[in-house]
Amino acid sequence: MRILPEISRTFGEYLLVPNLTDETCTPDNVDLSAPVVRHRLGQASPIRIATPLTSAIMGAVSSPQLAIALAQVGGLSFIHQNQPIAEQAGMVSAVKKHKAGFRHNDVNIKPSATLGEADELLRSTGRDAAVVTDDGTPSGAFLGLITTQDFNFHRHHVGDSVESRMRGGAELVTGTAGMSLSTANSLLWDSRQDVLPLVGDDGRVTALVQRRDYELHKQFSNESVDDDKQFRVGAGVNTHDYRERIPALVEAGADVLCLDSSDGYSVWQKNVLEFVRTEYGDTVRIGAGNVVDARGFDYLADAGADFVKVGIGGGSICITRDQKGIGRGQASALAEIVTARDAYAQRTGEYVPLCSDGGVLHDSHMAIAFAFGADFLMLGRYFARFTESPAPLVKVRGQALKEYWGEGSARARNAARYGQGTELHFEEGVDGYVPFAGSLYDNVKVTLAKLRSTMISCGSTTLRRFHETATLVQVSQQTFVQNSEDIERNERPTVG
Ligand code: RVP
Repeated sequence: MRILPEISRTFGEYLLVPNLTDETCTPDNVDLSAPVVRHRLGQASPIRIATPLTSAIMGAVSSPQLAIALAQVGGLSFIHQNQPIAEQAGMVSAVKKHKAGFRHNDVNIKPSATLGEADELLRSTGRDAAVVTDDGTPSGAFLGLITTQDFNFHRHHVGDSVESRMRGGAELVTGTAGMSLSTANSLLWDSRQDVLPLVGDDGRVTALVQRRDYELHKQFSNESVDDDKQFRVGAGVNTHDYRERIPALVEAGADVLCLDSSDGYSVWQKNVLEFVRTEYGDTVRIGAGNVVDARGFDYLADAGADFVKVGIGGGSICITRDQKGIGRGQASALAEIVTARDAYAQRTGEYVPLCSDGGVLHDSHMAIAFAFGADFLMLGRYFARFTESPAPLVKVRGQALKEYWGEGSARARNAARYGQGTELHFEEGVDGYVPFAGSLYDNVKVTLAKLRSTMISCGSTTLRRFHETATLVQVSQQTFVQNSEDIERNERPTVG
């Protein structure tokens, strides 16, 4: 038995002390880009992301829709592996085949629905327009559009039908399925509409083009795309069916894979990494984890991991620490592994990026994670709250919430991640709710503004320099208790 000399500490136990802010420190100058995979020191990583945020390998978080939105704003999603191989590969290929600028038709309503129902739908999804189809589903026949501008409850009755206010037929300009984005954008601007539905020969909507996306595209000019300009997407794999799952994901076009395990310091992960190197050399990139100390990092880096994921027990829905007594505060784990990463780079000339996974409760925790030296972050709770996440939206006592459940919960039963590939004998995650927060685009924009602002206060314009020069201070026990009480008060509905 040995006891580590350091106390196990979390992000909330630290604050940043400002450094000198000079003339170069402006929001436009801040570069948040990060390497995702292993590379020679001094060379660029073959996969970099402009926004250092990735979405968790979880059924409640990473769907094709969220993956597309996140790639649009410069991040990266990892599609979860707790599903049949063909389904996961199908999700990966849906992202790769999605044409930039086009949106899925995912908010639909029937003509017989009431304006009250339309209002509720638009509010709950954070959208300005819903597509009206004969049966209210995305595969129904297209009839028109209903937007927030088409009704007003001072003039129209909540019980009036959608049909009475929707725009369709000659009133609405539509595009044809398969038309180019530039043609669709011209039509959109000429029509003065906010949304242009593209309709196929069978009368069904194949995609939407939105004025808002055009503006977004200018705002987020650093989309995560591959050499063919297709969106980048990652995928989780496990240590059980990897001989079948990995080839299917590679075939589907996954840009990067990641071993998905609550405890990655295992010979099983080494076996998968060796399999990938033998079969694909370094044409297939794969991260490994999760680990919480230098031994785990060195083991996986030596075995060929392209990045290493850090974090056990820190996830907002995670009860591993209670159930198994295993884990480590995220700040302490990162501090030790960042030193190991840099020593490994000096020793071997290879830089293996670190992904800090879980435990971000506030946007400020992201800045703390980067100050500690994380290269990029993986977030579950953060993304689960958005319109684009696959989790159902529900109303509890009038409050809009998104369901959010752990992969180790009875609901997900992710035996490949938590069991030894067999059935789960006990739960390691909870099944709860998070407050609905609206669109990913709006939220990521605000989060990145905060991060840039923190970096400016700390006199840095790159994440590397931010880490190298950051001054951190531990907060007192009293502040920590107070913070915890604030979280409890503000976010009571988050735990079910
Ligand atoms: P958070 O962002 O704090 O919600 O944490 C997300 C992370 O929590 C995931 O990326 C994963 O590492 C971990 N997780 C997922 N399911 C569970 C569980 O059921 N215990 N934990």
